[in-house]
Amino acid sequence: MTVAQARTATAGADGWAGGVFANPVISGMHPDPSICRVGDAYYLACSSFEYFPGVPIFHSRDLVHWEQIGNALDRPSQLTLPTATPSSGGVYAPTLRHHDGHFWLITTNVASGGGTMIFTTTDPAGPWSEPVPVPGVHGIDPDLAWDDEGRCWCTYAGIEQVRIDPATGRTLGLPRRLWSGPPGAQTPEAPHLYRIGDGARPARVGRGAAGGFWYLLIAEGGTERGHAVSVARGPRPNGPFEPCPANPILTHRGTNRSIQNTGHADLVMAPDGSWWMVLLGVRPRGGTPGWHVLGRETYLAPVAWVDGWPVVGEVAPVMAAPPWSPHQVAVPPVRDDFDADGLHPCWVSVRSRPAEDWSLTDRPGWLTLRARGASIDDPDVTFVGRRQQHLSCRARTLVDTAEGRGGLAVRLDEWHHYEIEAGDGEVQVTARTGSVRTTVATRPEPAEPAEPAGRVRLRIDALGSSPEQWHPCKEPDVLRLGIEDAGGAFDVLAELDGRYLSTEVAGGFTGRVIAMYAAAGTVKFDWFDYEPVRDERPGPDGAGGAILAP
Ligand code: 6LW
Repeated sequence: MTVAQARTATAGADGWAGGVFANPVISGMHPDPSICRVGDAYYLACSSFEYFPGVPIFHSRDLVHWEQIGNALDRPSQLTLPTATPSSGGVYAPTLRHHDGHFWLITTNVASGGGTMIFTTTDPAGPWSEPVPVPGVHGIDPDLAWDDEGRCWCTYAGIEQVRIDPATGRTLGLPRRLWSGPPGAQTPEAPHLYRIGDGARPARVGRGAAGGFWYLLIAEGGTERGHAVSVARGPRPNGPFEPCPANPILTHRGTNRSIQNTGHADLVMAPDGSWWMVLLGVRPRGGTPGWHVLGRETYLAPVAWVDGWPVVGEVAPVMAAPPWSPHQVAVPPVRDDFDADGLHPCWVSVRSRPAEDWSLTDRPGWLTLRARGASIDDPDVTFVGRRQQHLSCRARTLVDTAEGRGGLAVRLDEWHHYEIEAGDGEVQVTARTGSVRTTVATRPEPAEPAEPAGRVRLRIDALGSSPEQWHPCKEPDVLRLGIEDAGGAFDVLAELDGRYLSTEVAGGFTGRVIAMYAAAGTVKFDWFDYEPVRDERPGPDGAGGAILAP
């Protein structure tokens, strides 16, 4: 079965169609996944960087199908990202846990005035509490674990650990350095600490006897191609820790796999006693060195236990389904008509979303944006976007520029973006790549517009390169920006190389976001469509993709 078939397969009453599922399980920029289970429900949180609202929260009943149910940090009192917050600054890797009837989320806002913070709730869909600062923890990737005496251990990148009172954020004692991977390991980070087994006796874990230990799972090797997951175990939460002889227990470094940079993982046990890992990975495409454009995505892999150590199964685009029935979630509709009372949690803005800059009620059924910054270069741009989640996709919007200028953009960061903008009777495509900003195409608004004057349909297609046409300099994808008529005919104003909107070119930790924005005055958007147009082509370790839509 291909990725396309796995992704679109609908399950019969008796289980998974074809017995497979498609990885990533949460596509697009959803890195640093942290997972917990309560009964038969799983919850997962990711990093969000300079975007607001922050820390998307997902729910699943089968580990494969995930639905975004909210964002933990969805109001300014929880998350303030000053204008000076650089791209890839802001909110880094969270840990999500359930303890004592509450959900606990700890994360770091690396922007000035931020720091380590804890949030709690009884409903992960929100609202989450106000932040409890933890000023004594000076490191990213904080983890929370509780021992049998109820003591809370906070372990963070380094790898360091300190006991804290999670209710007040007070540190209890001094931080201690723990096991940090093999000597010289690059950036030991992303620790998660677990008690597996009851301490006195090894637990039956999956098919192998394991447990009775505290396990310290970490990432090392950097979040790029050298990324890896390693593990150590010890008798107590603070060690001493004995490294697994098979470390790293997961890495794709030096392989020809289509999924790379695998690391930053978290573990969860299913109700049937099987164990699973969520982790981040990327899909570099094109020639060499390979460019990934969607950011770091969330993958799922099975875990077995052998001699008390976790052994991670393959991380591939098509995977054997878990041994339980699937629980499908509603597939998000292609079109957001802006008819709801609020914005869906998938919509993000850059740094902040002041109430006076946007409205769903000014013109009911439309999203109204009022310009603050004059372009996507501006850190304060009024911007409402969603992650690009497919290697090949199409985004369209109907914009009314009677009172301003605005458009449709693909953004990697302030320095790397392409956009098509309408206003003042003109449509213009602009490309910003590093310090070069170019107007690529300008033309008058269509003489016989499909819509009333001042209304233009803008469209951007991303078309992933196919591995069959490989060349060392081949781009990962091309982006076509243009205008659409009422019949759907696409008038392409510019076709641009996608590598300049990749993480390998721009740097940082994020991926692409496709957005509506206002550049001057007030701009209104009637609807926004997002759809995959061709499934991913997985490369050497998977079958070819299929056309999902023309
Ligand atoms: C995160 C670190 C990492 O804090 O990337 O891949 C950093 N790992 O653990 C930003 O996401």
